[in-house]
Amino acid sequence: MTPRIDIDRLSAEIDSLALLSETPPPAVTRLVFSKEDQAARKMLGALFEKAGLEIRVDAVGNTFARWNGSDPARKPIATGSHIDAIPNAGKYDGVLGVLGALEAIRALQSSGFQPQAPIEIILFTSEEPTRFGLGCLGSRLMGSRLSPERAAELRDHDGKSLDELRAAAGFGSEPLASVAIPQGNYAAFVELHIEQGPILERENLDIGIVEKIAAPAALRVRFEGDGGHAGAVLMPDRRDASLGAAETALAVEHLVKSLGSSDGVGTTGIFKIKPGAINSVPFEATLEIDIRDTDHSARQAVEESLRSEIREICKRRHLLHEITTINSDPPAICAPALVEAAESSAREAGFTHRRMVSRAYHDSLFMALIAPIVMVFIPCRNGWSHRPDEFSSPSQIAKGVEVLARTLARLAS
Ligand code: HGY
Ligand code: MN
Ligand code: MN
Repeated sequence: MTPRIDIDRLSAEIDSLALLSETPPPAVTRLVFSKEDQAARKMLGALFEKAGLEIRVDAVGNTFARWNGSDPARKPIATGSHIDAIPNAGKYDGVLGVLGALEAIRALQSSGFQPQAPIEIILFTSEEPTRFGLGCLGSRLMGSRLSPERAAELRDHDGKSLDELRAAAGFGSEPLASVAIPQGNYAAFVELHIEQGPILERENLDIGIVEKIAAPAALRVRFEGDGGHAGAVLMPDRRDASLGAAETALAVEHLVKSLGSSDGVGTTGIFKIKPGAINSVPFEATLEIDIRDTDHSARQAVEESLRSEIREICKRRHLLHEITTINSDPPAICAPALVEAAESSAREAGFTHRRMVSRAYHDSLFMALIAPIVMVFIPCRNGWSHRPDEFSSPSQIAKGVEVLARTLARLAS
């Protein structure tokens, strides 16, 4: 059975979803719980309904669209991804895994395939950390990696709470504790995603099959010194918070290079100073640091060494500091049986493929806490992602969706 992917329909849906954005094309910006997010959810809900899927929405807006199988006793095969987009992003990150999953189901439906196990698309809430500073909010709560109490403490940049925002979005009727899903509820979770890296394109391959997802950690560090007049405070008398932060950003780089594995990465993506006037010595600096590695112990070594370097920098510069762990997660290992199932699907379809790691994190990282997982990657131009010129071609997309369709059919039979 060769599922026939209607790539024109799917491309048109990807393009219209991309217009539901705070920023004009080609950039996509769609923060969770924004009006653009609401409009996108509405569009997807209508498409899910049109495909005859049964829809359920949980207390943070995770949306479950189920194609019932002939044997309701079978555990569902889940697939899906996210539709929120960081500022000035592209139109495929996450979206490919939601609209692609819908297209995979429609292709199976029109091929006359009837699943025994239910197949369920999950649209995860807030995979990106933009709104609350923490990524994978919806899947963390589903996998009980984030407690409802800790989630209730989250605030966005305007000080709004998760409870406030989810209620305003119409998801507030149930408590956050109702989001958790017990281990074993799903037989498998398969996520289709662009690679967000250059390997598949460089090796001219159609499909990547993920064996491991890197372990992400994020720290917030606040430095406190003395402010003062840029002309009047002489250098020996200064306690300049921005310089403690600057040394720390450089420490991230040299610690990852020296202690990380070849997959180790470190980024100081947020660097704020106060008061932020050219002629005023910064009295406060705040960094948000993202550290990842497929080797968990290497990443932990980087984290530990960074903490002691920060202490040393602040002692030498007479600065106060406060380190907050935003998240510190283990890597996820994909289930070998699912890796083989996805590989067989790629082989059957006649597509070239390879096994690989994912350095980006995904909702799969937390679905791995409650179900066996695998991810299917397609190439993206120059490996670019999280930027408006993120691009995968219709034929690359169609191949990814076909491998997903074949894998879902194989697992649901
Ligand atoms: O940061 C990530 O890896 C994902 O794109 N949120
Ligand atoms: Mn992303
Ligand atoms: Mn993503």
